[in-house]
Amino acid sequence: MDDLLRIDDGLSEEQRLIRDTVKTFVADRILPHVGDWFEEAVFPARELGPVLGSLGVLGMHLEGYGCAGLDAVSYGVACRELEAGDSGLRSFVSVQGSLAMFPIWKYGSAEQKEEWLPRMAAGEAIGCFGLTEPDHGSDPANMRTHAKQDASGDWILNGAKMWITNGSIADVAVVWAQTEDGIRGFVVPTDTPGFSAPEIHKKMSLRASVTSSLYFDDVRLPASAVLPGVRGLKGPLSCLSEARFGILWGVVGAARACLEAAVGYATTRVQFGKPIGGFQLTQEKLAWMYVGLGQSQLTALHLGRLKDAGTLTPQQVSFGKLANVRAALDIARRSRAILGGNGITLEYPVIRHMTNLESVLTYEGTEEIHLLTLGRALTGLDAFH
Ligand code: TGC
Ligand code: FAD
Repeated sequence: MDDLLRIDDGLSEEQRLIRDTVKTFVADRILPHVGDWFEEAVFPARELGPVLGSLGVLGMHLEGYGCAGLDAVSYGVACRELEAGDSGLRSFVSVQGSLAMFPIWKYGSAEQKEEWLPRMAAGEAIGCFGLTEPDHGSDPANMRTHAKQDASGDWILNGAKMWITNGSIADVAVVWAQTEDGIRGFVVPTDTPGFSAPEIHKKMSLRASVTSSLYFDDVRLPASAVLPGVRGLKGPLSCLSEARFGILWGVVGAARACLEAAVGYATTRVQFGKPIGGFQLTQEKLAWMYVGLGQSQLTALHLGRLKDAGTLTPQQVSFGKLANVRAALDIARRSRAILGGNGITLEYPVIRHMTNLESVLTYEGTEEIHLLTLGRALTGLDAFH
């Protein structure tokens, strides 16, 4: 589909190369299968992990330890092309790079970094991020999971997490817990006795993605398991800023895939003697979708440049997550309508993207959380509590 605003012309040669490489990977390795994975509710993580690792997209914005060390716009472009395949694929990459590798890279000890980052960058070890709990989603400050040091100095971790992407397939979990010293992060090998991670089934969204609960039943960890470099809620929230950045780019890809499907359908499906794309009501839908897509792309590129300049704020990330997910869902829903009855089958990508985007609207801060963040930025008044 034509990039009317020529937004990608603003990308560097290297960024365009990354775009084309990831796009080709998605066309060859993901699109032929992802409808079946979605229907069967599987994500072949062990098979895809090393391939994604060799593509260089796992922790691609981090320096050293086998990571590609690329700029934020490059990371964003990669997320966009991955999510044009499926939000579950981008989720896998977001969780691995931004939520599991990033806290180890930013706040971990030298030993934690050496132990986990090279294997995670290569896709040989899979990570997950445990913040949300059954009773504490939007309000993680009140989490119940807790860790206490015993006389030997070991940490004893107890509690439960819910809705954890990659949970039951992970080799390592970054778990946030209350301690006597406030919220701390723990690097938990998933084969530690007392750790369990049953998969959550019956999802109607993000079906090509593994989602699990995590349970910690007197999980004994060495003193060295804690992330030494951060204390307090700002630890996990800073990771969320990284992952939300990937989402605000990623959903542009899902939206583009939906618009492309709608244009293709509208120009070939004939009713009342002409292609349905020839009716003004269809063109109005398509034109608004094009406007929404272009605005989202501009927002993503602008925020990417701010991130590369080192000035991106959490409020700006909330703006992008809120605006771009809303735009993508609107585009997906309009596309689904244009496809008529065919819009509800997995023969076309639209219903898959549309239902995936319902999760994306909720995770990494619900729409309401980002609205309240912008409300607080505008008024200086806290309406969360
Ligand atoms: P608040 O008082 O606002 O902040 C507490 C401390 O954190 C600092 N802070 C940040 N620091 C770094 N980066 C950020 N983005 C930060 N945002 C806030 C803040 O300055 C403060 O620091 P200090 O030093 O003063 O203590 O905290 P609050 O309790 O009022 O809560 C604010 C709120 C509601 C915005 C926050 O709790 C929130 O974002 N809630 C939403 C929870 C959420 O998004 N969970 C996501 C879980 S992970 C997930 O969904 C993965 S999806 C996986 C996939 O992609 O597949
Ligand atoms: P709640 O917080 O209970 O919210 C329910 C409703 O109340 C929402 O509409 C919300 O916006 C609204 N609400 C809450 N507080 C307010 C308020 N103050 N004002 C107005 N409205 C409010 N978490 C992780 O830690 N790691 C993961 O890897 C992960 N992966 C996920 C994968 C999937 C597929 C899904 C669906 C979720 C995932 N999550 C993960 C959890 C996700 O971050 C939470 O679902 C999300 O933060 C919302 O929490 P909740 O579901 O408990 O909803």
